[in-house]
Formats: sequence, C-alpha cells, structure tokens
Amino acid sequence: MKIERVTIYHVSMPLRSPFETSFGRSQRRDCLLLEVNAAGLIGYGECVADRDPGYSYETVATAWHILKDFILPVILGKEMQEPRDLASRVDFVRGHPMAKAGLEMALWDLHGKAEDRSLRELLGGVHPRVEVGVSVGIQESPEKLVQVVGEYLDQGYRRVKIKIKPGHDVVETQAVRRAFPTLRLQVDANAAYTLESAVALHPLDSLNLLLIEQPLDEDDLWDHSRMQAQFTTPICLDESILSVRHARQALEMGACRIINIKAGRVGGLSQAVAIHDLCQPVGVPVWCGGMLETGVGRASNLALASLPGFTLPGDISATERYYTEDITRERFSLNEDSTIDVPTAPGLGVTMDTEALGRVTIARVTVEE
Ligand code: OSB
Ligand code: MG
Repeated sequence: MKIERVTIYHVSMPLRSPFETSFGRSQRRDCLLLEVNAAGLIGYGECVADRDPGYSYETVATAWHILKDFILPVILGKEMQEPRDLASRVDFVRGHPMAKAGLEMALWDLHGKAEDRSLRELLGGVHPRVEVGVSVGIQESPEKLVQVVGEYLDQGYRRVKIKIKPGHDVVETQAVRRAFPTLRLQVDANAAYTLESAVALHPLDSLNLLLIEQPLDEDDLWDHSRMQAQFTTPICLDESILSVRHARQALEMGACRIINIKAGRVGGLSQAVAIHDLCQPVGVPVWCGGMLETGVGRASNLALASLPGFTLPGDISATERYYTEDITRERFSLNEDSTIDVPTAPGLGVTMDTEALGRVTIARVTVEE
C-alpha cells in the first residue's frame, strides 16, 4: 500500500499523579502521535520520546525533526507492504530508535487493518491477556511509599516496581519488603549508580527481589557484568539494550540475566520480537517495559507482551493509573488476576477519540508526497 500522508501530533497529557525517577519528576507526559494514511486506511503509532532527554537522548523535538526532515521524505509516496521492511529503509539515519519505532507502529496498525488481523496475531502472540504490574515513582518518604504501594495492591496489582536513586534506595525497599513480605517486588535505578556507588545496594540482595533494573550507565555493559558477579539478584537491563546485538553481548558477558524490552528503545516491534526470539530458546526471561504510553502505545505493548517468552509481568498498568482522559476510545482495565486483556480487533485494536486528541495536541504538521 502506498503511503499517502503522515500527520505528526505533539501530544502533552496531564498525569494523574507526578512520576519521579532518578532522572527527574514530571507532571505531564509528552509524546508524538503519528497518523499515517494509506489505501483509504489510517494507522496510528506512538513515538515514546519524552519532552526532556532524561531517559534517552531522544526528545519529542528531535523525533519531530528526524521524522519530518529525514524519515518521512523517503517513505511518502512509496509502497510499504511489510512493516518489517522499515528498519532497512531508515538505516541511513543513525540512532533515533524511538522516532523510527513510532512510525513502524503506525505501519503495523495499517498492515493489520489491511489484512484484518490483530497485532497480536501478526507478531506471534499467544496469550489473550498478559500479567502486569505497576511502576511506582520515588515518594517523599518510605512511609508514603508503603502507603502508595498498598493502594496499588488494593487495586489488584500483584507485582510492583519501585524507582530508586542514591539516598532513596535501601531504606525504602526494606520498608516495602517488610510491609509486604511475599510481594513480587523489583527496583529500577534508571542508571543512577556507578560500579563504586552501587556497593550501597548490597542490602537489596537479601530482599528476595525479582530483579534490579539498570543500576549503571546506559553505555556501561562491562561494569554491569562486574556488578552482576557481585549480586545474586538478577540484573535486568533497560536503557543499555538498544539492539539485538547489545542483547546478545550483554548476555554473553553476564551483564544481565533478564531483559526489559521496549519497542521504542530498540527501534521498533520487529527488533523487539527479535530480542525476544534471541532470549526465549536460552531461557532468559524478558518482560515488556513501559513509557507511560497513551492507549495507542499501550495496545502495542499488550500485543508484544503476549509473546510466549514474556514470562515476567510487564510495566503495563490500567489506563486510570496514568490518565483521567486518554486519546483512545478504549480504556484498559485490570482484571482480578493482575492481567490486562490484549486487544483483538485488527491492527492495534484501538480507535482514536479525535476530540480528546485535539484537546491534548500542542503542535501538529502534515506531510504529503
Ligand atoms: O525506566 O522503565 C523505565 C517510565 C518512563 C521512562 C522510563 C521508565 C518508565 C517506567 C514507567 O518505569 C512504566 C510505565 O508504567 O509505563
Ligand atoms: Mg527502566
């Protein structure tokens, strides 16, 4: 099908509660939404780059620039049958995986709609619903953190991840563990430590955590392998894994034992599936990370997480954990067994609430052939 027109929306949505990580605190969540018109169909994709370059060097502004000035010009007016073909066509742009992945998601949505198949089917997903957890931001005190975690448990979440940073780590995690001795619990440092300062995290090793996520720098596979040798708790990499090659090398050098897969971070769903396919036969657990997505990206995450190798709960929470108003008509809710249903309609399986989209759009541009 020929790609006729693409509209980029810069969306800014108020979060229901501020989200704080080691790289910053946000009250809003910005992203780009891509609307691709082809063969009388519309496909949507979400580019998960944030307003600020805290998690990644990519931002909404860099992704806008890379898409509008480099990627869209080589895609518009062209035939695109297979979303998997996008990666090689945009290879001439170094880096910028989130920009590429946002467009690829829209192509998957279009492809599914054209073939009348859900994204889950297209990717090889096997589960009708997937196990999920909640990612809890840094709180003002350990007591407050225990209270917030307790509220999520009351809502039915059976796996909790807490954000940590130097000075807000061991005491907080111990407090949560003491309050909830059997909870499936994990921590995420978002690269806030060095091999030296990570010595402070040793007490975490006796708290029966599922994993310790991304303690050290993004570009530091080597020191992660040294740290993993000093911990019995599995290290899980997020920011460090930008490609299938990184995943293979990280596993070969023992830099991690678990991988967090985010399609945006690795340049698209095709590469996300390839990392899954690398890990599954060798028994390395993977799970689906989150970027506070709208209903569009959430639908994509659910489809991805339905693949058989996603054996740990994903950071995919119910819509109401993030937003009062979403841009999709569908809202995702938590089932009693801490799962969320994977959409079954063609493509992403969601429909756009164009009025809601209008209310949260702060800039837009349409590009044609
Ligand atoms: O490191 O996993 C992360 C959100 C934004 C950027 C990075 C991360 C996160 C989360 C939230 O942990 C996961 C979610 O609920 O979407
Ligand atoms: Mg993370």
